[in-house]
Amino acid sequence: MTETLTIALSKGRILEQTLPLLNAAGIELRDDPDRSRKLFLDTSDESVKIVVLRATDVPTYVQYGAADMGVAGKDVLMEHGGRDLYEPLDLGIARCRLMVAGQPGADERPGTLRVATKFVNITRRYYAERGRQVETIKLYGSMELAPLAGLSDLIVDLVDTGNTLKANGLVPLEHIADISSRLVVNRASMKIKHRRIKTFIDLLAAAVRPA
Ligand code: PRT
Ligand code: MG
Repeated sequence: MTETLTIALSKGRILEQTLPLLNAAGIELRDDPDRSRKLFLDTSDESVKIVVLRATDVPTYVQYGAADMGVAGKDVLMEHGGRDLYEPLDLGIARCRLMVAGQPGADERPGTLRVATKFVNITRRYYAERGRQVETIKLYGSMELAPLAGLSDLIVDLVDTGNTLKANGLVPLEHIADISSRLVVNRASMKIKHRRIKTFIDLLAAAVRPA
C-alpha cells in the first residue's frame, strides 16, 4: 500500500504558480480549484491529496502534521517562526520584497515610530535588532492606507512592482528581505515517509527554474 501525502497550498498566486511545478512532478489536479468548493482536492495520483488553505494557515497545518508538506511565502514562514518545519526547497515563485515604506523621510522622524503591518513579529524583530523603539499596529489588509490616514508613520509590506506604493504617495525606505515561496515539510513526515518525500522533492527541484 502506498502512503498518502497531503500537500497544503494557499489559494491565489501561490496555488496558480505551484500547479505547473506539481505537474512537472507528475501530479495533476482532478478538481478545478477555481470552480470546486471542495477544500480537499484529488489529484491524478490517488495517494496525493491537496488541501487549500488561507496562506497564513499553511505553516500551522504542516507544523502539526495535518499536512505532510506545504508551500508558503517566506514572509508567512518568517512571521510564523517556522517551528518544527523543514524548508528543503526554494520554489522561486511569487517573488517580491518585504519592505519598510512610508512618505519620503518618514523613517527619520524622531521619537517612537508607529509601524502598521500584518507582519508584527517580523517588524518587532527587525527594529529590536536595530535598537529602534517602535510601536507596531496590527492590520489585516490595505497597509498603504495607514500613513495616509494618519494611523502610522510607516508600514511593513510586500512590494513587487512598487505601483501600489506609488499610487498612494509612498516610497520604499528599507529592504527587510527578498521573498519567494518555499516547500516546507513536517519533521515527523520527513522521517516516516522519507523515501516518498525525498523523491517528490527531487522531482520538484528539477522543475524549479534557476533564479
Ligand atoms: O488575503 P491573504 O492574506 O490570505 O493572502 P492573499 O490573498 O494576499 O494571497 P496571495 O495569493 O496574494 O499570495 C500572498 C503571497 O504571495 C505572499 O505571502 C507572498 O509570499 C507572495 N507575493 C508575491 C505577494 C506579492 N508578490 C505582492 N505583490 N503577496 C502580496 N502582494 C501584494 C502586496 O501586499 C501589495 O498590496 O501586492 C501589492 C504590491 O504589489 P505591487 O506590484 O503594486 O508592488
Ligand atoms: Mg492578495
